[in-house]
Amino acid sequence: MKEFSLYAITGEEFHPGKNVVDVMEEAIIGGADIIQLRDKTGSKREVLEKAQALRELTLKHNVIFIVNDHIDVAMAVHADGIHLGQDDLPLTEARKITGKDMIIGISTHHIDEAKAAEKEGADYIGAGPVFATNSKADVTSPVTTDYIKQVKAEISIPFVAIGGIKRHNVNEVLEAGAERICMISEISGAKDVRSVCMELRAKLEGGN
Ligand code: 3NM
Repeated sequence: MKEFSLYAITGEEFHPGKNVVDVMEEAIIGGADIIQLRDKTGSKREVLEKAQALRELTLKHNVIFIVNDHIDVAMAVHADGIHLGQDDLPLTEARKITGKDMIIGISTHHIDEAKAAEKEGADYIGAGPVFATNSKADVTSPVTTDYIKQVKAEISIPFVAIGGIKRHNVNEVLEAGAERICMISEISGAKDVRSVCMELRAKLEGGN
């Protein structure tokens, strides 16, 4: 898997009136190096159409493209990978469908889930929600930066910190040991998406 550190997930509810492809292109220009299409409400056809457009965009900019949940859509558009939650298809079943080359990411909220994902062959895991977030329905209460420290110490595959991460608290996450950060609202809800991503990338690179 190609290296990545600034992970932008789509959140169309945060940018009414703006097109998701335009918003993600600004994120990429600002420094996002992995994009995930996350659409919990659209029809399969709508998700497919967005995935096609985002696949084209991510190929143009040579960044990783992940589809949340919809394995069929991910395969149809030749996405780089899929991201699955704890209630989605289990990793071992998903792998039978995708084959070995597709990246599979798994959301985890507890070290037992992280260890299981690693053992079953996940390519990366999400670790969160670090802070409170309104972007995900039925998410567990914040795991705090303690979980980031625990994952850093006990898990060998790449992990991304997620959940309530903003410019003002990202340093706490980085200090806890995260090298990759993932956001919906801080990026998609920004007035100037490009400059927010540039700021986040500077923090990732140690510039504060
Ligand atoms: N997954 P925001 S938290 C999609 O903990 C998602 O697995 C989470 O959105 C997890 O950056 C989350 O706006 C929402 O808080 C992230």
